[in-house]
Amino acid sequence: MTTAYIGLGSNLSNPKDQVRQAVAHIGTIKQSHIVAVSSLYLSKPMGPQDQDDYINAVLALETTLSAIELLDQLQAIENSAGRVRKDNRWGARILDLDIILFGDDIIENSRLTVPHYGMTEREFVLYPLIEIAPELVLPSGQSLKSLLDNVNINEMIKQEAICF
Ligand code: 5RU
Ligand code: CA
Ligand code: CA
Repeated sequence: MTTAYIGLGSNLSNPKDQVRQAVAHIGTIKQSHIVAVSSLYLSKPMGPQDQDDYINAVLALETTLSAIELLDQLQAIENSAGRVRKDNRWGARILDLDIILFGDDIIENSRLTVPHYGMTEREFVLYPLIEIAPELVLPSGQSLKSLLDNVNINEMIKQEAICF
């Protein structure tokens, strides 16, 4: 049994509904149970800034799937939300589901890099994550609290809770 942390993001087609619906879909993944869901957060776009603000959240999932099996399930949910892979790298998207952490596993292959390479500097990952896992320590030994000391909130605004 592994505890995976999944990052959720959307900035198209009613982002709050997209993220809420994605949580409901993740709740139906086989061999897996949601154990915590952060609030929704309204965040400024990082990377290309000519796009709308994002809604982000993070959830904790207990699973007996492998990381790749979980990735397959998450990508199927992204596709069912109507995500289309265009050539606008880091552009607006209807739903983005990332495996942020998969237990203490370190994974590097053509489909998956875990821990997620950007997590240590992204406020829209770290603040939702500390809400549901305040004592979390990364496989590197770094505590979440120490990472947050170096990350600005960047005008992010906490919104409502998500029911699960
Ligand atoms: C470069 C820097 C590229 C940071 C990316 C999201 C990045 C985003 C998201 C917000 C991207 C990857 N901004 N920018 N939320 N994804 N607020 O989920 F994150 S593109
Ligand atoms: Ca992402
Ligand atoms: Ca992604």
